[in-house]
Amino acid sequence: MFKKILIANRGEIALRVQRACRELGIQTVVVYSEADREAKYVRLADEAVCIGPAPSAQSYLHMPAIISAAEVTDAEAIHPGYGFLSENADFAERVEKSGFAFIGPRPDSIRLMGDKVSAKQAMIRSGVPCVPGSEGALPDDPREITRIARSIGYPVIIKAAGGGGGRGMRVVHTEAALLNAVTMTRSEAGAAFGNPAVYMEKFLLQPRHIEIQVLADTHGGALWLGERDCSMQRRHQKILEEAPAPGIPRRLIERIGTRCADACKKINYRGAGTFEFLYENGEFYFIEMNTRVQVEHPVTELITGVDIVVEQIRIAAGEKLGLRQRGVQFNGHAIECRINAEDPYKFTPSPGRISMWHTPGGPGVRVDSHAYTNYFVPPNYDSMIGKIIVHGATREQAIARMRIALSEMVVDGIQTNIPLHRELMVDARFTEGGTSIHYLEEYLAARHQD
Ligand code: MV4
Repeated sequence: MFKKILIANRGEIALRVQRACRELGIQTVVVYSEADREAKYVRLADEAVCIGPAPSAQSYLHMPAIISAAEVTDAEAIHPGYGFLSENADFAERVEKSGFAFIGPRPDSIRLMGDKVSAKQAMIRSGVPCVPGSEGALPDDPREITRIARSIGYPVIIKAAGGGGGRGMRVVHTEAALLNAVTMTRSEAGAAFGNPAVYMEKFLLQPRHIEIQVLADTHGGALWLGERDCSMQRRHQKILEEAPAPGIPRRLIERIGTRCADACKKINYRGAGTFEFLYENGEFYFIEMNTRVQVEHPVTELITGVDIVVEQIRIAAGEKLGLRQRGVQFNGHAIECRINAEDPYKFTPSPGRISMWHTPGGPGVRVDSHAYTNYFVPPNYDSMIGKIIVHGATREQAIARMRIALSEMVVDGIQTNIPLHRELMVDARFTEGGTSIHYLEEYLAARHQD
């Protein structure tokens, strides 16, 4: 096992990774920007290295500074967390070429999944069902493009190969709008991702966003840890996630989960990963794979008892997975509410000093956050400042516990989205379960009218 790990991230995930390291008896190094100098989680680490000024491009995204910090502190491995450099194949490669272990997939796997066209082709080859669409990138010939769209049937969606997470896509409802949409998406993709390649899929109208968590070791072991329902999102930002996904038959989940674990073996995947699916009319359709630990990983941890970050570290150290598929048991229900420093109605960021931070507790309540009373939320980064995750024997109990947790939570000095979460926990459509990816935006549009 490693003796020392460098954590190339900030905020709650930097603290979360530190806790996993502690549990494994591993020393921690955190890197921080000038904006995070005073943060308590920085002081909790065994060592801390300032890597630059507040802007991410000069700190958390600055590869040479991070690799130098690992060199001067004698760290053996680098955990990238989520966001920042976590899915940057060049970074993973530079980390490994500099003699450190990258706590994540092989650079080739990150690259394969970073290109959404090659990711989809790999999944088709591995037996994972995908959204019907173009075989690979769209050709240049307009007649060919028109023919492909006709064979798929309208509406279709044009997506950038270099995009993902909702960036670089366009819905097309009619043949008249098709070629212009392809041209526009291509040119935006070229500018934004340095890759003008686009592909086409059938546009699903009311899907749910269901994802499968996987873990794979370097000895050919791979397993799936159930699903998460991440349909509750606004502008491609998830705000709450839960597991299991309400109302989806277990045999369907088991079938798709097994396919994902098998695909990991076929592509020689390493580490934690997430297969993202759209789910509509009883069918799963792969859209993308995330090659990092995700914000919502605690939901899976609470229903399986598996510590995903500990497993990531063990896998990177060359150990075998600590359990087999039949040892994975799903218990009860978990829900996560992301706490964002933002206006709960307008969603504008609300950085600043937290004058009072009081977190909930009690049975089945977990709070993952680096915040505290007097913590200053810097304006330079993502607005998420923590997560409340609850577990209950049933979905009803988990919702009840989340309502109580949200009622106990106090954050003064800045605005947060806690009022929105309180509303959602008593919303009839949420409590019923199984809403589509469009529900939250519909809910918010209706809320504005009254
Ligand atoms: C889709 C889709 C409907 N049909 N693909 C958006 C994020 C990116 N990961 C893929 N996205 C979508 N792809 C087809 N063929 C609808 C979305 C989509 C979406 C997906 C997941 C979660 C939220 C979403 C919000 C709007 C659109």
